[in-house]
Amino acid sequence: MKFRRTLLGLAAAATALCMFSTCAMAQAAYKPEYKMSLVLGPPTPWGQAGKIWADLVKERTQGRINIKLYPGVSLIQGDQTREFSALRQGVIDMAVGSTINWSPQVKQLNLFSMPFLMPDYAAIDALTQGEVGKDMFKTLEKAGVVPLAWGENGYREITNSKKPIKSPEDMKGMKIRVVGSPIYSDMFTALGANPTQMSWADAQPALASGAVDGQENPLFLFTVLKMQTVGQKFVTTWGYVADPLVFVVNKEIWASWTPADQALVRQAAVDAGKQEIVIARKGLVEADKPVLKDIAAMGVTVTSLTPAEREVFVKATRLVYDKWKSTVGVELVANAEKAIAARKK
Ligand code: X2X
Repeated sequence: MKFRRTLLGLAAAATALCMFSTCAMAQAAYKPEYKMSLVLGPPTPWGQAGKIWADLVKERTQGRINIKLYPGVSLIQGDQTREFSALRQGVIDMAVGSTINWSPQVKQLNLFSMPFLMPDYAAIDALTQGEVGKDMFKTLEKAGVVPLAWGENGYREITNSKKPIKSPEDMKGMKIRVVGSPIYSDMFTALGANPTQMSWADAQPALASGAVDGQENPLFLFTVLKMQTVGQKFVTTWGYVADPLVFVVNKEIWASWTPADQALVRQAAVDAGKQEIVIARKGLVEADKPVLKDIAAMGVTVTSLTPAEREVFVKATRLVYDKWKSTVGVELVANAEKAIAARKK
């Protein structure tokens, strides 16, 4: 009895110590392995972002923090629009996620999906690397995760199996797979297409079977998956939206690490993000755009819009832009527009 009381007393004292100082016992409770969620795995740039981050963390923490990659959002059975909730709940320890997939829970993230907001890469950088990016991180923190760095999925170009798209007229009635975020349904409806929301896991068989005519995603995904082999014979580069990626950690997991390890994980995310953005843009930022040549060489018709042709798409989606302004936040959109207008080209 006395022995038991002593033990209880010891436990209480340890708890009290933990509350007032850095707790050695809590620190010892590092998990043997942390689960990182990704939609796309290596060899895509997105997958590389996760791999580079995990490798840097392992090396710099001398193996104290071990991360396993779960591409295909497999921790939540491929349901990518649930990723943010799962992160908050601790089903997922950390992630490199797309602003699109988290926008159902964090409305402000729809900013990056507003049609034709970001005309070039300098515009993306003006947002993510500037005040808007800092603001967005505060929003994400309030929403319950710890944001650390930006990466990039990229400009989402439209592909289909039917014909070259040069105007909204060409998209009439086309069945296009869109991500599970309502602004995309609004945009494709405004363009006269027939959008169907589905996860990326469901999109691939839908493209292969011809259940849908087209899809929109960064071009590296087209080449990695050889989309021409599932009938995608037409690509139009219209640069209507680009989705940045965000490196985040679950709050409790973050709190369980020492400040020194937190700093290492944060810096590793920043370094991995920088490296990955270069990978994501490779072949698309050079004057002759080698990625487009590679795709054309696979027997695909690549259509690049003239400024006048592009303008028709801008006009056709303007009402969607205006409608979503209030959801995203009028002030946030105005700040983004200002930052883009002031960008260095
Ligand atoms: O589902 C998509 O299209 C993808 C892979 O780009 C995202 O996760 C946003």
